[in-house]
Amino acid sequence: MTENRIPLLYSSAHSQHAPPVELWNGKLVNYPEVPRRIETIRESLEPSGLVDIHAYDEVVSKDELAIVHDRGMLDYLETMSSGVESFLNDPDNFYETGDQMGVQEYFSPAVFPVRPSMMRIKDSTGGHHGYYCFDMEAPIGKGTWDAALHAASLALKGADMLLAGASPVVYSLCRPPGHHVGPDFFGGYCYINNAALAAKRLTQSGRVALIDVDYHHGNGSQTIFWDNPEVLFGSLHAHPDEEYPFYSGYQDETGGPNAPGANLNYPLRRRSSQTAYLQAFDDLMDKVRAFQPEAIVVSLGFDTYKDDPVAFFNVDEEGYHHMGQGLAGLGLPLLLVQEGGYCVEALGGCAEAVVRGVHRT
Ligand code: Q9C
Ligand code: ZN
Repeated sequence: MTENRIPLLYSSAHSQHAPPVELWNGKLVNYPEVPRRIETIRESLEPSGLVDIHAYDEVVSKDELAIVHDRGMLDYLETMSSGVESFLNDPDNFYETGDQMGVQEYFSPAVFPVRPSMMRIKDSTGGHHGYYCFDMEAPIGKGTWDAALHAASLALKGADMLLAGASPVVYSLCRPPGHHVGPDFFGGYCYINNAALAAKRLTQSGRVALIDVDYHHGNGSQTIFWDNPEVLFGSLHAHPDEEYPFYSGYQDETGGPNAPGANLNYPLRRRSSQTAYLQAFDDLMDKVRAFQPEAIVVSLGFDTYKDDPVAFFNVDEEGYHHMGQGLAGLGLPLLLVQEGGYCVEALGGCAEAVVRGVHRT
């Protein structure tokens, strides 16, 4: 039944990035975006006979990232990551009360520019980190840049494999995730927008649909493609009145003047049923077909799972299987790009359900 195995692009480089904690609503909590997430998906898919694991460790250049990202942000990420140890050890950056929480090897900004009076442009490293980073959920450690660069490279490699006709479906096992990263802002466990890079590269072959099924709104991807008529951005996510990232994801955000209707948001209330979710998904599939794309990229988050610890939807393995079938039913080159999903023990089953659905049996 599985004569055509799906290439699963993987790199172990992600494990260099492992922030222990984050500050959320004033509480220090365990960081949910852990290396185990990727390893458990790989370990579950490996014996399934559904995928071929491609260990891939080449990295793209910053030029290739600059097709969707601002150079200043990329330079900031690289510089901050490589210099983080000296930053954290420099007494000029901390008060005499010191580091009371024990050894902390990751940096997060604590001051953000809000509204015009705080908008004076700062674009060099040091003292004003809130310029590029928009929240406290993307700590930077010494392995962060390399991990993010490898994740971006897996996504771009996946796009290249589709362009070359190497396989009709590719699954890029990216970590850290990417969909919260815009042209010049990052946050939400994300540093480089892997899926947006792939979608942008795939526009070489024509129109592309970027379908975002992570629980959180893909504010970065929306911003990147806002005024681009070549890319349909369609997203199902928790309603911004109730959920992170709070400031985007409403239904009336439909695209810029050059791309009217090319941005489709489906905000759903917390605790929506799986039936409601899949109805919205099927509706989005109809809209994708009407757009007549040449290729599909999926920002594949499993934080919609019924038992996810940081989210409140009710999708189960059957739902993911249905989504896989719906995506395959589009009959187009398909790139799956891993985004969120924090119920570690369920991730393998979620991924396998999607992959089984995608497989034309
Ligand atoms: N600490 C992605 O799923 N915040 N990003 C939850 C619990 C979620 C999620 C609060 C932040 C971003 C890729
Ligand atoms: Zn998410």
